[in-house]
Amino acid sequence: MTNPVDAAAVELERDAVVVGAGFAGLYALHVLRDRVGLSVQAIDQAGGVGGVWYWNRYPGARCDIESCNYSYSFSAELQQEWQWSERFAGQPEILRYLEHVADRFDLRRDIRLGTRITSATWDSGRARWVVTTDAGDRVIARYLISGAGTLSAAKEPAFDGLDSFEGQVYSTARWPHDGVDFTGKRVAVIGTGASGIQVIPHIAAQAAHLTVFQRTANYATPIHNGPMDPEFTRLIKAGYPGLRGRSRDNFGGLPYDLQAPSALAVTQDERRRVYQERWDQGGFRLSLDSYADVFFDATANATAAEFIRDKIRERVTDPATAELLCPTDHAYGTKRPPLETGYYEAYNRETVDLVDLRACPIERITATGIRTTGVQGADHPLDAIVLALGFDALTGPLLRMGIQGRDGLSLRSHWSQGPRTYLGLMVHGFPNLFTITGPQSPSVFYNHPLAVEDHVDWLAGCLSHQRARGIDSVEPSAEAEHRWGEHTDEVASGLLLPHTDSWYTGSNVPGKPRALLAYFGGAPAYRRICADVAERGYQGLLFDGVPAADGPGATV
Ligand code: N01
Repeated sequence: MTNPVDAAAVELERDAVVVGAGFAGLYALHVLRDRVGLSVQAIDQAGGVGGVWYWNRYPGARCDIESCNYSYSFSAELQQEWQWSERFAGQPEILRYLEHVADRFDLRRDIRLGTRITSATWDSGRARWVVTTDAGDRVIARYLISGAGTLSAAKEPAFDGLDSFEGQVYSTARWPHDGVDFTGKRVAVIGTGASGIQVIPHIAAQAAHLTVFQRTANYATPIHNGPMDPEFTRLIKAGYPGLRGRSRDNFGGLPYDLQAPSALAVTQDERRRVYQERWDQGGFRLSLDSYADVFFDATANATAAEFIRDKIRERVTDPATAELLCPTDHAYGTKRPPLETGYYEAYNRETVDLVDLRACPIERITATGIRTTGVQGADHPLDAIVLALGFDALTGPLLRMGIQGRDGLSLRSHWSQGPRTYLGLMVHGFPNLFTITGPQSPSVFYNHPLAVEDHVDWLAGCLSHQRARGIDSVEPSAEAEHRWGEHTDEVASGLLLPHTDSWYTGSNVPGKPRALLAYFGGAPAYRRICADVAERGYQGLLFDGVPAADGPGATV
């Protein structure tokens, strides 16, 4: 079979192509180039480094993990030098941090920005990836390493008539660099996930009128952001090694250690005391550091859900609006819990309305606004529409790259029923492809910078091992991949989460197969598995088509 890429002019040859220049791409470039000694070309569609923090510039965009935790741990010097100004840094500060990392580790010279990968094809004859870009470049590389991100492929809007709207349309995931002034404008926000919940209070404070179109109410809890106290900063910096160690020993990669086993094993008073304390602490304390059975026992979960609904009712003045904002159709934490500042109070403004899309769905977008149908169908005249519709999570960024593996197998067809991977990091039939924080790894359930570092460090070990033995290609066996899929399903089987429609299961994107997109066994278990695989000589992998070690591959 003739490989279509053979005839093409080769412009660049590298050991590795790294996709993306966000947290994952920057660290992968640093480690592979400066520690493993590979020649690396990083490629990013954005005009600057930063990944999601480059694109998501909407007002209110803010990290919802404390920045002292949501940051790289690999360089003690970087940790000591960098000063976070707020407990939960805003998007501009996180972007400055990643720009600083790119400069400090001299990464920019190997990053090609403003360039989108249009295809990546495995050439079996040469044991190389052939990567093409929209700039017409081709890069030939032994390894293709995706740091394309988990929540980076924005969901396409599918509203009839959107193109006919004569006002402005914005997406939270692609916000204009110069900002947007909504003063005097009639604005709509569609979507009440984490992005919508962050942007709504800001638009509400500025616009002449805001209409929020809500399909599913969410359990938002306070972030409790504030300036970093110098003494707190000093303590964090003095204790960083221990802090990072505690984080890596925690299910979600956060230095939390207050979680008790069961909400049902304590009295109602004690439970509410704990929920109130975690509510006051802010961040993810309430969801991740209260009671473990909130994630798998519907009765335990209902206690936390009712606590949050009571808070919403206290904060929203109009009882009918409060009830619409109270989620009742899914368990707490089965959609990613958003964190907020002043979200519920925004609905107490006379200039803010809430439309329940379950009762009156959007019929179409007209030249002048949004038309809803149903019992209270109406025309909502608008100057601007803000789409906060979410992402084609985890698989979307990889599938949009046009990846073709051995024998012309496309990743899209290999994953037609959902992702199939080994450790969420490699795919059978796709030699030398590595997916940092890929589907079926802890990824979105693991503090992202630490998840990235774990994957890249493991990968560096694996590549060094291969290179020392003159091995050209590595991929998982079909059996190892199959067993990992079974294990991923098994660890999630007791959880409430798979039963809710959300981006965790792919059910937010029409036509996407419903499948678990992350590994829910927790970071410590996952880290142990990856370490075991390496210690056993990379069990489950094929090196140049030959099993790397005896045994079928990782399970627990
Ligand atoms: O996306 P989402 P997001 N008609 O999918 C609605 C991370 N993040 O961008 O729930 C009407 O959560 C949809 O309704 P429903 C974080 O991990 C992090 O807000 O499908 N509505 C939902 O309300 C987060 O979880 C941070 O019924 C439609 C909303 O749009 C993830 O990104 C900040 C619709 C989408 O919510 C995604 O959050 C922001 C339609 N056709 C995001 N389609 C920080 O850490 C969708 N919706 C700072």
